[in-house]
Amino acid sequence: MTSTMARVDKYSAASNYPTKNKKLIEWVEKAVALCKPDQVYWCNGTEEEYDKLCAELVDQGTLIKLNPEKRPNSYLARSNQSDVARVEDKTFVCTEAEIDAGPNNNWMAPAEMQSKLNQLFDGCMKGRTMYVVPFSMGPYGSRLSHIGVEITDSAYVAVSMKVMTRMGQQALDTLGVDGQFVPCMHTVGMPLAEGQKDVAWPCNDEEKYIVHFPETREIWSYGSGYGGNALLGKKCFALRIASNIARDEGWLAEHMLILGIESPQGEKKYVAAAFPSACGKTNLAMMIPPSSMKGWKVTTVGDDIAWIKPGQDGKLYAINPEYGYFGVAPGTSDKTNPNAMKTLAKNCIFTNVALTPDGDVWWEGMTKEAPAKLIDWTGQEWTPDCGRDAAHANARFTAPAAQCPSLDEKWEDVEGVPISAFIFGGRRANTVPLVVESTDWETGVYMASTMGSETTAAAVGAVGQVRRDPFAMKPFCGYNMGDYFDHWLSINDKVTQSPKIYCVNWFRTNEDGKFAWPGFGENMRVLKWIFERVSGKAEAVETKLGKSPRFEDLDWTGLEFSKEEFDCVMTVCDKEWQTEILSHEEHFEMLGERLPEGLVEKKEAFSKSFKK
Ligand code: TSX
Ligand code: MN
Repeated sequence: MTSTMARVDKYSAASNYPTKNKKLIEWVEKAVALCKPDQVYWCNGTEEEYDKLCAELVDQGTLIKLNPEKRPNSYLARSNQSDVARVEDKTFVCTEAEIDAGPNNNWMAPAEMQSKLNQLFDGCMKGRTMYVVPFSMGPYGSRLSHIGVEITDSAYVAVSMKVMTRMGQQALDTLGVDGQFVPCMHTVGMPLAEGQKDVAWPCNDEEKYIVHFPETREIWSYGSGYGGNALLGKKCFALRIASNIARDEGWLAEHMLILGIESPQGEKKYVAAAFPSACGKTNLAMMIPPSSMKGWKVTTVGDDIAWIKPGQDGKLYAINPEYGYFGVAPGTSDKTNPNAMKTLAKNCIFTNVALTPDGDVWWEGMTKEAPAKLIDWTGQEWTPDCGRDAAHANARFTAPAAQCPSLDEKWEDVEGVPISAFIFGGRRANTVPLVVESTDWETGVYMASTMGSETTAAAVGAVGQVRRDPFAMKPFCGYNMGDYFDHWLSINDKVTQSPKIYCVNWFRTNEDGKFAWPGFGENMRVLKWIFERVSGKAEAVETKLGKSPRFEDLDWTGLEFSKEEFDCVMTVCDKEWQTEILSHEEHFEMLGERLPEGLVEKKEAFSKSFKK
């Protein structure tokens, strides 16, 4: 890298820094002294810098440049085979009191963890370049946005952060002399000895630590170069640390997609929706309504994270703090998500997908027939009959949000978009109906706090077991889940027009074990009902769970779906719910002493109603 790109020698004068922020300079100098990199490079976020870093990564063997005719300006990375997913058992929330981290987090005392990290990070960047990566979560100029700075010894992380966040000089300019930022320390944990050759995907096989200090708002990540372990703006900052900031300041940092629904009359409403993994969240965020529902449109604000604040007018306003999509590739196709496929046409970084002979990418589910020959995600030759997956099940794309055809016009609005409804979903073969509207805020919080999803083949553990994942936040809530429920209950007092709360389930099966609901674009029929409910135009009937549409309350134009089929996806069975409530009780017992009393009372009330 040339000197004009301001790669700063570690002994260079302070006047060379691209910032005058005192806290930042101090922090970087301390990090340099601890990690002992060969060089320090401050990222400016330009295209030239991105191209140069990618070219270096190609030279190193970390990235493979894809055929520019098939996939312009795009790359493939193959990770170490032991570094393919988030490491939940190595993820820590370090609060002074263990109870504040809660039963939903691994905990260690901050001083003890800090001393462990100081040992691990001592000299961890020897033989490497330290990249200082300034970024904004959320659009510049928004009161909802926050600045972070990631220090990393991975150029793959630096270029991925350019796609996933608003990265570069503007973040430093926004900080000014005394602006606040969240410091995010990251190392792959593989220093290079004098003359030691690097590997394509450096990481540490022995030790990995993903550590959050909510009380000092710091993140330290050791030993992994993958996804949420390494791109610290996303799960670590925008969810675990931001959920703490949000609780303290009276807003919400949620694991939610945000989408816009536009009626044929041009009326627009926004909803935010939380789903556990393997429910097709990105597919819903980018869904295309059936053409038979003339004039109904869906637009995308975000596919994964929402920061939501009460506004002056008593409504909740949401931004997507991210700048790109880091989505699961397998299963994504022109059938399941045509907008995603168009988003992936260029300027992407793919990780752990397969490589085609003509220099393009492929993954399971992309096409009906697999190509005759591929190089799989481990770099080996692959044929359809070889018995292995070509792409890793958790293979990812990293794509600029701006390339999404369904992108909402307000996706970068500094005010955010007003939220009319919250939707909570899960994958349930039975018990949970296609859609139900909660009677009030507290009941909605109860439903979200008990939401669950059945395990699929992609997850560990027995297939078909219900795993509770409250608000889809179990792995991402940076404090005690009981306190988090309490915070959600309190949000209703901070607004005058609180969104209605819905539960949905696209995954009910019939007596043949087949999916009883067509899903995908046909989910628009449910979204339309929700849209009309929050406009006060659609009807509903009381059920034991809440308010539900009758068959005639949904728009069936262009879809053959009988009353019998509708009953199959809507039935609320007392017997199933008696078992369900017992399972809620077990789940609540696990959450322990900080569980809000109001939710326990809701459970009692539901329990009684299903015994009648
Ligand atoms: O993403 C999904 N959505 C939401 C889309 C907007 N998926 C994929 C989930 C895996 C990540 C779904 N799968 C959905 C859904 O609504 N529904 C189903 C179940 C299903 C699968 C296939 C068919 C119907 C339902 N039909 C045929 O294959 C023909
Ligand atoms: Mn997610």
